[in-house]
Amino acid sequence: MCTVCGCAEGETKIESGHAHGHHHHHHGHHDHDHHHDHAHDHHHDHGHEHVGPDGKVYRHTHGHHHHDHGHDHGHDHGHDHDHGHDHGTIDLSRGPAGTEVPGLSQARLVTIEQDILAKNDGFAAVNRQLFAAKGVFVLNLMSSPGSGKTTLLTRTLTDLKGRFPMAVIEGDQQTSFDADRIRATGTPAIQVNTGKGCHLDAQMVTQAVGRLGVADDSVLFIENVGNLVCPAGFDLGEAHKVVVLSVTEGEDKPLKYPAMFAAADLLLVNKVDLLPHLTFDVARMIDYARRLKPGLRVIEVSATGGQGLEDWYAWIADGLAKAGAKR
Ligand SMILES: Nc1nc2c(ncn2[C@@H]2O[C@H](COP(=O)(O)OP(=O)(O)OP(=O)(O)O)[C@@H](O)[C@H]2O)c(=O)[nH]1
Ligand SMILES: [Mg+2]
Repeated sequence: MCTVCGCAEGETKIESGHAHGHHHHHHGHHDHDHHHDHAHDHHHDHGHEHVGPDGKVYRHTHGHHHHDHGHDHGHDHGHDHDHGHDHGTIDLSRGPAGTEVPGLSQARLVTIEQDILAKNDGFAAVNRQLFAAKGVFVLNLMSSPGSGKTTLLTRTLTDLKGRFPMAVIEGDQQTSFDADRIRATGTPAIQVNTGKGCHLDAQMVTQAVGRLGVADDSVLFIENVGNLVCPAGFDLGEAHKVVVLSVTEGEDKPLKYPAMFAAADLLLVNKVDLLPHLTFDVARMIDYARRLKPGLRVIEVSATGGQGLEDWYAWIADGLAKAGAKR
């Protein structure tokens, strides 16, 4: 999770006006107080102990956290390997927090992440209850920028028009270009601008759904912010996370961004129309992805050329039928 980059600090703006004409003059400032509470309090760590990767017991005292991080090169000569530092690699992923921040203990980082995720999970549960009650099938589409999420959605919305109601929540840091592209298909859409935020969170979805409304027995597509990292950590209350990887991105991506592929229930391999021009090894990429998520469902598609789309549509229709049956 992105406790390091500070992206959770909000400048979120959710569109008003376009979708249903409700003008809320105070929107956008809803979460200015909730992410700031935890990060600056160093005083809970008195006397806390934990066992380092080298088996030593470290005792934290007020503000002296140098020993937690394993990258104090001045003192650690001779046992670099204990801390995951080989020559030329700094590995921040080994401690319990999966990251390191100078001045913050591993325990503190874990607490910060737990606080943010607990709050997120509360809203995700609310969303999930609403979606279940109304039989809404919700898909959270995630990928790096430019993999083709919006292109795939506009094509999908056009091809499936009239089969069942659909709506879209668009997440981007800035602009409403993507929501405009979606609305051009005649589908209701609302743009969430996350400002500095690099992912959607569940509360943004709660607010967006409040503004947009969702029909019974419909499909709600959520296009997450283009980013192969942070969106994976946030439950939005969706039925499935869908990761899109296009064939121009390199087959090593699942291993480099494992959290995303471990979290996904479906992998859409997009832009297969370009394969004749590339060296991309589809089978190898799928093998990597299934190391992270055994049995991961994969559909190869081209949003522009149309290959594989019938399988994608069948997967959606099947999921919607199951969401309706549970209601
Ligand atoms: N050749 C080819 N190009 C595609 C395909 N799908 C999308 N593209 C192109 O890829 C570019 C990016 O597509 P978008 O749909 O905007 O990508 P995105 O994932 O929504 O991007 P962000 O919202 O910025 O994260 C556009 O130029 C599309 O025309 C495809 O299947 N084949
Ligand atoms: Mg897009």
